[in-house]
Amino acid sequence: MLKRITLTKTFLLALWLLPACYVAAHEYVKDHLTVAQPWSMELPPNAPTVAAYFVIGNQGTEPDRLTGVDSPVAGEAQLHEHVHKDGLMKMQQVQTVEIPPGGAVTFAPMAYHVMLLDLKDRSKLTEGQSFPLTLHFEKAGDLTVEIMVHKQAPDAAPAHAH
Ligand SMILES: [Cu+2]
Repeated sequence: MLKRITLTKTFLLALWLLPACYVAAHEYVKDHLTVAQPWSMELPPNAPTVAAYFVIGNQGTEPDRLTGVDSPVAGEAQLHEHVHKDGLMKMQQVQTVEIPPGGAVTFAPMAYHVMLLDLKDRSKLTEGQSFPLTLHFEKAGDLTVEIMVHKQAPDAAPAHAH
């Protein structure tokens, strides 16, 4: 009888902990904004730049705007987009990215991404490691997320190297 109660308690505790851990590891919230599944792809140790990806959601009724990012692992961090130009895919810097109300903007390979330059701490840029990235929003303010480093895109999205 005693054993059975203990098992039930353990099971309930596990159920209760599971969703909390999942949210803490994969989604960050600030005001009406969410930043989900922040990740970066492991690159060769001599790669001059590293990209970071995530999905920003806006559950509010007004647009917000990502105005910049920074990270202690990089001397400079830029917002980039991919564009078709003269039949080629190119990336170029953008100053801000609007997050529409009731919508989401996906930062992913071949789309918007964060480009980290002048890399300072490469020990954090390998599989299984993570590094902080602070996102600056016009209305919601600053939100720091932990970028997880993977060898492949977590959702098997098409990948490309810079
Ligand atoms: Cu780029």
